Amino acid sequence: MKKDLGVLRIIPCLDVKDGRVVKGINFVDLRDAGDPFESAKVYGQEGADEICVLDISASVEGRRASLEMIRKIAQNVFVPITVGGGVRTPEDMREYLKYGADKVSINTGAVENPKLIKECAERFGSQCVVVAIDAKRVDGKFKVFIYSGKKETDLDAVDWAKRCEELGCGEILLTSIDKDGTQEGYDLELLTMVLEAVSVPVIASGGAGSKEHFLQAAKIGTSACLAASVFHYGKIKIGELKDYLKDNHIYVRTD
Ligand code: 0VR
Repeated sequence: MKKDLGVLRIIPCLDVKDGRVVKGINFVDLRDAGDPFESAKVYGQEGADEICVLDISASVEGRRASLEMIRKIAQNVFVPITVGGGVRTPEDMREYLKYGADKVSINTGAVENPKLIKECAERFGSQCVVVAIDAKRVDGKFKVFIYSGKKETDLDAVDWAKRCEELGCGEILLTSIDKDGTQEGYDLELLTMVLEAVSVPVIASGGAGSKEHFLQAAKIGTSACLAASVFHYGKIKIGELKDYLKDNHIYVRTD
């Protein structure tokens, strides 16, 4: 079912590990992809609608993302920032918001304690509660993985997305582990199933490799397209992408 096509948001994602932007394929073979502060600033200047910063080692190492990193990025970026990594309590979210995050992404913490979504939505407002769902095909179904793709759960990704909506999340950041870093295109089957199941905005993530891939995701009703590889490796410029989308009758924000 195609949803109302509002203004599509383009969101570069900085996956951060040990203070550096990294990028891998299927969540492994991580390579250095630059400095988070410089990257965030440039993307903000180039027309990103939002920027996502994921501290991908926080949950695995049982810690919060660096508050100093959040503050420094927030000082130099003037579009909304979503920060994720290691969020386990409402206090974690409060700190990220205090240091400059506009929205906070919860992944492992929500699976292990679903009422965290409800508590954070009630305390801070649903609009800043993003639930990140990392999904992988297992025996023909989409299973939810946590701890940066390292731990399989018994959750079906579509069922979990519905539950997150019921618990009050503001939007869902849906990443295909199978497609991550491959530049083969978003997992349109996964996206379509979740888009049909929930009414909250869905952010497509994992696999973007060409302007066409963003168009495909827009046409099925995703509210935003997140990407890392194509932007970090300079394959696609945000301005050119938005011109292409506009030429293909997709509403985007342009200055
Ligand atoms: P691209 O396919 O390069 O556009 O990547 C988009 C998206 O999958 C990544 O920004 C990010 O969500 C991948 N996530 C994680 C991770 C990558 C490595 C290790 C852990 C994680 O925990 O999300």
